[in-house]
Parts: sequence; C-alpha cells; structure tokens
Amino acid sequence: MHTSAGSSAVCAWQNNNKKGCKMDNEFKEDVLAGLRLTQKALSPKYFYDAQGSKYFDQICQLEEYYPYRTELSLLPEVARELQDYFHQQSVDSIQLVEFGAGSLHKVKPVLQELKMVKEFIAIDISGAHLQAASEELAEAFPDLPIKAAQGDFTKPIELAPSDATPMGFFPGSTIGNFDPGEALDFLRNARTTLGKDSYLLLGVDTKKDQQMLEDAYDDSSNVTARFNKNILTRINRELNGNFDLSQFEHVAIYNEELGRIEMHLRSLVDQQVTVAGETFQFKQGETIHTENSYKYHPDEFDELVTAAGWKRECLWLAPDAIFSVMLLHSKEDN
Ligand code: AVJ
Repeated sequence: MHTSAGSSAVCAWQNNNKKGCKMDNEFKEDVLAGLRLTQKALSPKYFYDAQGSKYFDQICQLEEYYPYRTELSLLPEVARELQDYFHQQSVDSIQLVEFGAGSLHKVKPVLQELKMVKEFIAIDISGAHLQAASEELAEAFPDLPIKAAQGDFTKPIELAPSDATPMGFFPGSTIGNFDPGEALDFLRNARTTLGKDSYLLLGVDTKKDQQMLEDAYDDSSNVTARFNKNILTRINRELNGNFDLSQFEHVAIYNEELGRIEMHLRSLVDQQVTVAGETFQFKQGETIHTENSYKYHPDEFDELVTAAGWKRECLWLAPDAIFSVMLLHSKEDN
C-alpha cells in the first residue's frame, strides 16, 4: 500500500501485523475474553475504526472537551521553547515519532516551529485514517520525509536507524488510557524504542473539578455517547454480533479514588447478546467498561517518569493547570 501525494511521498507500511489477519483475530480474541469477564470490559484501542476516528475528531471540536484545544493552544509556545532548548543542547536534527498519531493535528504546530525536525514517523492503529492524514500533512510540509505506520504502539516498535536525535511525541493524554502500571511500561518501552539520549514530548491531563471532567466525557450533543456505542457497531459488523444499541446507555463517571474518568456502556434491560457464535448474558444495569482516562498531578506523574528512567526537563501548564505538556530526556547513565 505505497502511495504518494504529488511530489511529496508518504511511505506507508504495516507494523507488527501481517496483512491484517493477526490483528483481526486479536480483535476477536480480545473482545470475547473481555465479554467473559465478571466486569465486562473492552479495550479503548478498538474505538478507532474509520467511523470511531471520525467521532473522535468530532469530540475534539466540542466545547466541553477541553483537553484538545487546551493542548493545541500550548503547543506553538512549547515548540518555540524546544527550538531554543535544543540549540543550547547542540541538537541540530530530530527524528520525530508520534504514537497514536490519529489525525495529525497536534504535530502541525510542532513542525511549524521546530525546524530541526528532519524526519517524521507517525504510528496509529487506524491505518486508512492515518494514511489520509499523512498525505494532507505532506502537502503542508513538502520537504519533510513522512512515514505512516499502521501499528499498535502498546507493543514494542522497531525504528529505522537515524543520525538525528529521536524525539517521541505522545500528545492528547492518550497515556491516560493506561493504568499507572501500564503507563510505566509504556514509558519504559518508549525509552527502549527511542534509545539513549532521546526525548519524549508528552501531553498529560490533570486532576481538576469533577464536573468539568465529567462534562468533557458526557457532552450535551451526545457525540461521546455515539463514540462509545460505536464499539458495539464495530463488533456487530466485524464479529457477527447482535448488540441492540438502543438497549445500552453511555455512562461517564469520575472515579476519584483511582483518579480516572471511566466510560461504560450500561445495559438498560436483562438481555443476551451473541458475538462470533458465543452468547453473553447482561443483567439490567450491568456495564461493559470501555475506557479509563487517568488524570495526574504533575508531581504524581513525575514519579512514573523517574521510575521509567526518564528525567523531566521542562513542564508547561495551561492556565488553571487544566492540562500539562512535558519534555522528558532519557538519562545517559542507564
Ligand atoms: C484519546 C484517550 C486521550 O481519554 O480523553 C475522549 C479519548 N474518550 N472522549 C481521552 C476520549 C472519550 C481520549 N484519549
């Protein structure tokens, strides 16, 4: 699936899944295993089929969903300061690697300001969506080599060797989808993937007023509800399921003890559902847990950073500390 847009080529390749088969099967096994649990659960990475990626873009335009616009408005300033910082560190070329790149909105302000980026690699689970976004990005940055890789960044990734200094980019607080133990693993893996003397630019959502958090995940236009329920539509289509979407409701609550927003799909009635030939019972009020979105105080997050062998070089906080962006450096001595 090599394509080129005009003069600027976007190289596409498949990362850690051979011709989609392994991934399809993994989807089925993951879904069935999740529905067999006492607390039924599905991984949020399965939200992002073509339709789910579109719904997510709509979420980002919502008034209630503050993380997207807040981070986006921080990034030009962040990138300008990075430019100065890297000059001071005598870093003159960067290989930028975005994890969970999606629609590539966030990298634009970074590329605009940070002229020393010599190569951009975008990894996302939603291949076609990423490919289209990459071609659009290539038009805006015709001189920049861009690679788009369909892959699951929760698994280790092998990067093409480069003379430039690697910098990972993981915006949007996607790291919040992991529980703290998994976030630690991700940070360790990223350090292995990016290598010694590399950097990681991270967006992390902060703890804040509960109402503001819950409104962001249960918006008044019900876009997040459609995004959440779309995972059932996907199961119906791809795994021959018979979920009746009208018999489930979207739930988003802040679990204060664990510091996370939880999204669930709650069964409105006693019912049974069949997926890939297997039948699952639902009691009225029973839920499928579909997503966690952890929120961290900067100091709290820094404990994970340190434990994973990174050092925070810089922290940017949005007004009222409603979102944070940080630059991590892999320590030279381990
Ligand atoms: C893409 C994981 C950062 O947790 O805020 C948005 C996903 N879910 N609304 C988030 C999401 C519901 C989003 N992340």
